[in-house]
Amino acid sequence: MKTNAELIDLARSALRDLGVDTDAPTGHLIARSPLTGEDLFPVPATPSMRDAITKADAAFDEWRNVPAPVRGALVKRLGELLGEHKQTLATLVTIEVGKITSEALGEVQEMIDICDFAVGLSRQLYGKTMPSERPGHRLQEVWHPLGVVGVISAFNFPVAVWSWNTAVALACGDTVVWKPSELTPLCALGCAALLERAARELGAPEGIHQLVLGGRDAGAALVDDPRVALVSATGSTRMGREVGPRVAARFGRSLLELGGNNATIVTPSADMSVAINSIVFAAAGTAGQRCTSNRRLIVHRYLADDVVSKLAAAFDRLPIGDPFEQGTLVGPLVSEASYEAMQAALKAASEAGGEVICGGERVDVGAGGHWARPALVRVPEQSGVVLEETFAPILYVLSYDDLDEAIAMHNGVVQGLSAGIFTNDHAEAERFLAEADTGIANVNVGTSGAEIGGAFGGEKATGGGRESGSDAWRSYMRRATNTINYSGSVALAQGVDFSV
Ligand code: UN1
Repeated sequence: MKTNAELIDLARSALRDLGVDTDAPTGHLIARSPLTGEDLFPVPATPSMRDAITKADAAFDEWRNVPAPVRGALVKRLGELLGEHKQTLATLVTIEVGKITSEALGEVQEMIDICDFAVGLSRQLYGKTMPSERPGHRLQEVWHPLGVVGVISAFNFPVAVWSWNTAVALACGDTVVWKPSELTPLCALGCAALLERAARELGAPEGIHQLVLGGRDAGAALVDDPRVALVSATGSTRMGREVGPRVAARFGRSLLELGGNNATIVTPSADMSVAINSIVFAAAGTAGQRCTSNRRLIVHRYLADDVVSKLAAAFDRLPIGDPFEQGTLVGPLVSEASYEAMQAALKAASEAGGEVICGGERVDVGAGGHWARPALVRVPEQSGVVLEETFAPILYVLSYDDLDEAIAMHNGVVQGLSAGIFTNDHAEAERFLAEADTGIANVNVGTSGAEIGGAFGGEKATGGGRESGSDAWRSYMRRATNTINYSGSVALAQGVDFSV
């Protein structure tokens, strides 16, 4: 395990490699690492939120008029730079979040992928042409850049979620102000430096991307500023409950990607090895700290004992420890508070009649940090803490007798992000896909690890927003409907006669 001094050296050299000025005057924020539980160093100061929005707003006037494919060229260069610095950025993700190397590299790959997607998008911001009901008229809709996009991102995907928003927003002609999690300033500085370099190389207008490191006050200033056309916020449902109404009160737009309480159904026809492997990754991967992590397992009663014993055996074998080390599958929780929240949830589940089958205990890996073994908890019913999102590796197991009951249980929570069913019965799979009320629903695939090509987000208390692929770009643009009259005379719609 690396010492804090080694992590400091590694982080500083990663920042230098990414073009961050490590000697710049520092602000009040201090980088830390969940690997040691200790502070690393104070991070460079960034502009105030007000100034950042002013700059991004001024840059928008220029950027909106740059042809979309030329904007795409900037995103292409960003994608190339991310590819060249993939390992370095992944190192920062591991230092600040504790992700194992393979997942940290995967997160950077997700950035490269969305850049590719957004480059293509820059030539495909299609509008429709509709037949007009009037002779000599044409009806069309055109998509225009929206304005300044505010991005609030969470610690658990410190770089990918920024890139989903930023690559697409820039291709759409928007400028971006980013407020990352206070837990991941180094990742943010690295990404911002690469984008700045790409913008410099391609002569993009100054100020199209602004990074503001700060806490709640900076977030509130972004949310309340009428110059910010769209606030794209990722975080807890509690945070979204505050952000949504505040942005709506000034008639701004918000795109919310909030909490999940994702469930998987395992049916009698499931291929058990596919199911078990997928569930272990979804529940214990990223130490249960994805918004897509699998938190509830709804298993046919006939299979429940078998599935529980197979999962318990897999959880017991999970290599927990140094995320830099090859073979480690579970790194630390992000903070001591997360560890405590995990313990509180396990206690509440036990008090409500649940049985902790395995895991939950602190793991001593010979470093500061906050490590815990992923926990498997059999619960008698879906109530209390099972209805909540605890951002830690706990998988609650429930049993069902028929598919109606399983789907009702699946939908019986306020969150609606991601879902999975393991089945080889076609009718069961189709029914699940039709009735699961989540934004993402999978067959023989776990709840986490979505590709960028699809729209990402969820329903109900997950907030309803969609980011990343498919037509999520439309949230970053405004639509204008145009009627063009080339007939040389006046014709009113709906046959209205108003001749003067
Ligand atoms: C998140 O946890 O906020 O689908 C994003 C996944 C990743 C993204 C998760 N591609 O698990």
